[in-house]
Amino acid sequence: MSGERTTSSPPLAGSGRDPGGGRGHRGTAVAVAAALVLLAGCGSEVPAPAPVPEGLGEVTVAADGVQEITVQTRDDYEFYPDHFTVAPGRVRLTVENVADQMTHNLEYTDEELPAPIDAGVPFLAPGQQETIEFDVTTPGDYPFACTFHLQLGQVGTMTVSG
Ligand SMILES: [Cu+2]
Repeated sequence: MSGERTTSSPPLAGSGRDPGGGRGHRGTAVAVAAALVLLAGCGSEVPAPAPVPEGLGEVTVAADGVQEITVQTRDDYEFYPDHFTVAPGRVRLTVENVADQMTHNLEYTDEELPAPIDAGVPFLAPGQQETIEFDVTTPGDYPFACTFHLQLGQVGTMTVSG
């Protein structure tokens, strides 16, 4: 810490009351510094994200010829991975919620799909997993989301290759 003034008003109050014309670059710098301090303070309490296990998110073909993929959810608002690619055909998707606290789901975002997908995982408590199967034929990007945490950006995309 060099002599930064961290006692100035918080960034929100500062930017809200900016007097007309007075574009304070100095004020911005202080606000950014304060934000960095806040972020650093936060970061020390959040555990580092667990590494993605080898093979997670890889699409493989099972003995019965069906493409298989596992996606994990955790105690955050991400899918691991949040993007995967399958070929046209049958897909066996496992969603594994390895979270300690949070519930998640995985639903395809109907109105944006190149073609309907009549499958989804409606609810996963911590520690639960569920496997669904469906067929895809139309190439394109198929967005999916956790509808509980859509507002927090828990979204992903399945691409069906051409
Ligand atoms: Cu979620």
